[in-house]
Amino acid sequence: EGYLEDGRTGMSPSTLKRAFLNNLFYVQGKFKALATPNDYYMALAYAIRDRLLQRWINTAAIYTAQGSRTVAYFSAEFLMGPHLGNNLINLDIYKDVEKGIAEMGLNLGELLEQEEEPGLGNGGLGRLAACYLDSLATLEIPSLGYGIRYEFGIFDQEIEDGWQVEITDKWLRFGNPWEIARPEWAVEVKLGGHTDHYVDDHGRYRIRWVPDQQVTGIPYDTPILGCQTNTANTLRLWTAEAPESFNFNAFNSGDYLGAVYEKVVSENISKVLYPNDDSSQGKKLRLTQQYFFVSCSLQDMIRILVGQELPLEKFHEKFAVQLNDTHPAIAVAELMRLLIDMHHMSWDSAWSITQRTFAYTNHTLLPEALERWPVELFGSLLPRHLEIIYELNDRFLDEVRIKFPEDDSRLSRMSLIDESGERYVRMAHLACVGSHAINGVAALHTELLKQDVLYDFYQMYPGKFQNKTNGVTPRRFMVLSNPALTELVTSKIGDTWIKNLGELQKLEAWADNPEFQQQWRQIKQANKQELAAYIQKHNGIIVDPNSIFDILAKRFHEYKRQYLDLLHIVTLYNRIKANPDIEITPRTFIFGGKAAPGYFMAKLIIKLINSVADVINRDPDVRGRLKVVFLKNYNVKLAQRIYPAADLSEQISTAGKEASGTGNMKFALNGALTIGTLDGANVEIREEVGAENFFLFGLTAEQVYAKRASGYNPMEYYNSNAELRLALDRIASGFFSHGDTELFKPLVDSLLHHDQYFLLADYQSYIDCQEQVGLAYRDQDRWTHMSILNAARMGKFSSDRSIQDYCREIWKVEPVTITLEN
Ligand code: DL6
Repeated sequence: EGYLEDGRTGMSPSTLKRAFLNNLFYVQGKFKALATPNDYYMALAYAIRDRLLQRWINTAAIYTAQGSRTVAYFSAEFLMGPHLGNNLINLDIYKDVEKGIAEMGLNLGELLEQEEEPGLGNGGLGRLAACYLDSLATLEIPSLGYGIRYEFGIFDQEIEDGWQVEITDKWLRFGNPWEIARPEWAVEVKLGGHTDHYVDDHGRYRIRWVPDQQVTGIPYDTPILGCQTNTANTLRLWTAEAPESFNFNAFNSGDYLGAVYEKVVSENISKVLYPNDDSSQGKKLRLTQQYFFVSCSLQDMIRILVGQELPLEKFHEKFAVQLNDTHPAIAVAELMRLLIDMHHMSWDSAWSITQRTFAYTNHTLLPEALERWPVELFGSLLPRHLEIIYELNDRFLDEVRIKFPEDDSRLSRMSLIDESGERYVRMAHLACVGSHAINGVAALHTELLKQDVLYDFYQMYPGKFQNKTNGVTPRRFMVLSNPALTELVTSKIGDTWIKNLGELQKLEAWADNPEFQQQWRQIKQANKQELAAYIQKHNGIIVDPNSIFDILAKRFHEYKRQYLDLLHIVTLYNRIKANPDIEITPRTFIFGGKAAPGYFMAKLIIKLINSVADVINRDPDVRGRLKVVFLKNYNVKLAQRIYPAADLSEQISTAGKEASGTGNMKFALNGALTIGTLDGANVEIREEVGAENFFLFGLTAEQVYAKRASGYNPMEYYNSNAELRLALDRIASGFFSHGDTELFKPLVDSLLHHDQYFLLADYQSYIDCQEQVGLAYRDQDRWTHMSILNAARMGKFSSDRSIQDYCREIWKVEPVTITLEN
């Protein structure tokens, strides 16, 4: 009675409202008549941030006092998605805030829309890192995410005349209320120059690195709150700045422009995210970015260790570092350098600590994605690291020789340096040698790593290899993005599934309950209506929410086979043209995804989709039975709209190419059925949901290998399949390109003459399977039954399960409970 809650920590609706209005006034400097939607968003964001800070500071204090063992997740990408909505969910105040905001005549959904998402990632790998941070905090595991604070994240995609156009992503334009700069923890990073071998005052042989450039790394921290817990961990991203003093010579000698130039060069390091998914280009700036964030992070960790009065010898006891692909693999050489050169540890002690610190996750089987750096480029930027890698390599190859005597070809295959032509440093090999654990991201992927890409390393170190199937966070991808389904599920089985996804299995009891089925369908229908409204607003296309929403949303890549989906669309269209009264289950084909700016074929596929859409959507013969939509600028925000509205999830990569996929999990969790190949995590999804609830087609990875080995000839498929021929001929004829027969020629030719990803081999199987999908959809009770079972059986694919596996089997780390004392 009469007690006034603290304005910055109180969680009652009236206190939150007061905090919101205070911020509008004191932070944004606005009153209601002048406030913009962005002012309202900011006012709310700061009110929520205050609540996070209390938890964050308590978390940091407890970790510091206890010296807790900590996971450091090293990743060049964190595709976080907007923070505000997710924080409201994890604080468990979403509904209260929604109500309070409505009482002020505002709409929470509109405020959430204001947030520019931090698009600091390309796709699966970066989004996985974000899901893992959510789960680490939810499971109360002390952890830090370390990465780069790119000034420009993944480009914004516009579509002009059907073509992708890239626009700079200025996500920091209106400020970022979720981050706090920590200039007091800045670190210096050296680059370039040479090494100097000398004897110190005690007569000891030493090596020092004499750089010709130096940059400062400034950490920016974002709190990562767990769900319904007080744990708030940290995402620490580094910005590069020019050190004040480094080029004072130039400055003092009057070379003002020279000194400013240095500043620009330094700041370029964290300027922009490389927009390539699954390919590596060997650019010096990219290596600089990788080294920069890794060096900053390891130095920061040493600072933390020393601050807790722990000796350096305990580095690997204090920290478990996960390398998210090879992008941070230079950390192996950098930790060695720091321990040996800077802290004078012996090689053997440093190596033992290094190997016990790192673990490596591989995310790709594509050869073009395996990072390697020309030795010359590498040595010009990191001369000392190159020396360390040579020394590591000598010792490593001795080990190989002992285990596999007289096997020179094995030595050259395994060497950290590729010497088959121009010499390269092989980052995956460095990661394998420097880590105590190596994992793939789905069962099939891990098997293929062992059999193929990392075969020699598996023979050398079988005990290092483990599988850790990916997972996704149900907080963002269900509770936040599909509130109606969340409520329905919770009304039947309670809400503990949110932190224990296995409990969704209890829904199986409802799978054939007519009333429940009805509610399930109504929710899907309402979600489809919302997406339809979005499509009408953004594409000007009217789509039918009663049609099958058949969705393919992911990065554009030939191996992901968006083009195969398109061949199905053109085939259906051709059937209608041949027989306008043919019975066809109405479908809306929805695509989303970005292509790497330099990836010609992927961009041409986007153009083809838009060209086919233009023709089909306007053709009166189609009578609205088919619609094709390309949603521009696929990102986390848009993904959150798409998954809840999907009936059919397209997971159609060539078997053996998609390491795991995680979109496949998010679609199924939201009740979409999957049409897919036996690739990546599809295999395990099918195992979980049951073969009868999954539309399987296509060659297996083994069959693909066999076909390739026996000389695959796509032309045979073209010649022997009339519908396939017609589809390709239509595209080639200029039918979809105003008579231009040149435009799509590269696409048609690539299939007829190479077809690296076996589209033609899988075409008929895909078409037949799609036929089954159309039939199944006509029986709505059966479809709903399958949809419910898909969601009910997604327990395994929670990122909480993945993280628990990592904690137990790789990191050996335990939860720490955070309490909030007043
Ligand atoms: O493990 C996350 C994600 C997988 O689900 C995808 O299958 C895989 O393509 C993706 N890999 C990348 C590129 N990686 N590299 N290098 O994003 O990882």
